[in-house]
Amino acid sequence: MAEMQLATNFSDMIWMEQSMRWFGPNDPVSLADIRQAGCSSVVTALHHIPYGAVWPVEEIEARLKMIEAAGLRWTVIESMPVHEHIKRQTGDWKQLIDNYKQSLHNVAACGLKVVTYNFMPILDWLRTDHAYTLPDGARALRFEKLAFIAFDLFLLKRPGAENDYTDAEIRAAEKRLAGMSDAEKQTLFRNILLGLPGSDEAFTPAQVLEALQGYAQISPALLKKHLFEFLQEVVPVAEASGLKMAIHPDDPPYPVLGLPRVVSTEEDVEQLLAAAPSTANGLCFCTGSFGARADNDIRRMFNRFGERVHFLHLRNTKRDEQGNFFEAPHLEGDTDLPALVADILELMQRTGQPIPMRPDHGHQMLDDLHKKTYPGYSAIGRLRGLAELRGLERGLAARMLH
Ligand code: DNO
Repeated sequence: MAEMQLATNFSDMIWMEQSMRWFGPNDPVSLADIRQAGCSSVVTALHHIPYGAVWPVEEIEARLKMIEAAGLRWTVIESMPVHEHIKRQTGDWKQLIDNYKQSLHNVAACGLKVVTYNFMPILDWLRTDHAYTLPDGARALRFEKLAFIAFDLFLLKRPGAENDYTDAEIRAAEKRLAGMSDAEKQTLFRNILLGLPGSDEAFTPAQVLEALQGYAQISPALLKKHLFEFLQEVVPVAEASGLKMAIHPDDPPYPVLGLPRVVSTEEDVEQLLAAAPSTANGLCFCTGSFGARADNDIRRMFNRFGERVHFLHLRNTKRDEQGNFFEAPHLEGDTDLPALVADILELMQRTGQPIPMRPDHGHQMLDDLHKKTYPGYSAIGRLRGLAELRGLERGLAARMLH
């Protein structure tokens, strides 16, 4: 292996590429806002293209132009969704994989580099509370276990849900529900079924129950098999066109609503990377998602899989004994982000490759509290996260250099 050429000053260092997520022209946080936050790029997607349809070159180019006109770059897609039929291998799933491959060709032809996606059945990330008030008055996203159980058993009324919980949990959830007002129940309902990122629409209970039925026969092992088969199809296409695939972990990283999970632990990642052994098959390393499990050792995972990490979501969670967690300030919480950023910095100097990153799920604070943005995607809260991470990285670099 070549001797590592250590930088001797700031301008020779390799830095994380600072980005924020942008939901497109309807996002209340504008490209100008993101640029002023200090980002050089945005990560985004063509949210208006229906799931499963090919992303047309003209649409990708138009979006690129819009971003570049604002003085920003676009190299990371978040996300290119995988259709439910591919996850379940039903109906036209083979055609849908062909469409996905065509979209990969098209985005590569336009110069994009990283494709983020997930393999979570039906719902993307899931929280019970979108406005959990912290002691300083800022608001955070939170997952409260009892509220979730109450939702599952008594609001959604999922058949068989009672088999997933202990008697004590069921009794406690009953009590929790009895203490909720009708408005609180409605909010809980809406929060959990928020649906898909970049959309304002929540699923109806009937839709969710029907969609859950579609997974009744799908075990985690079978869903994993479907994921690996999907990868074996698309990774060669990504590799040939110079793209990197980056799978986002399950969030939260354990089963919910009886659904199978496939990217929650170190072992899952090990199997996933081995299933298509190419650097084009990599990770969106989300410290917040993996970090919601006490048995995930985040630094160990990064140090093992770092060379396959093509995108970083840096955020933090604080867990408690009851199985709840909330999204803590970026540098607080259970994950030692300062130590992790030191590892990231070191890896990037070794490989010479900057890794794109974004702060994730900012708090609602200051003026954010009076604005409506996509939950988790307020401007000032994310700016705080980004500024802290940027300062941290510079400070660590200074230690490395001197
Ligand atoms: C949540 C995000 C996810 C992520 C998708 C990737 O805030 O991290 O919605 O974009 O799971 O496919």
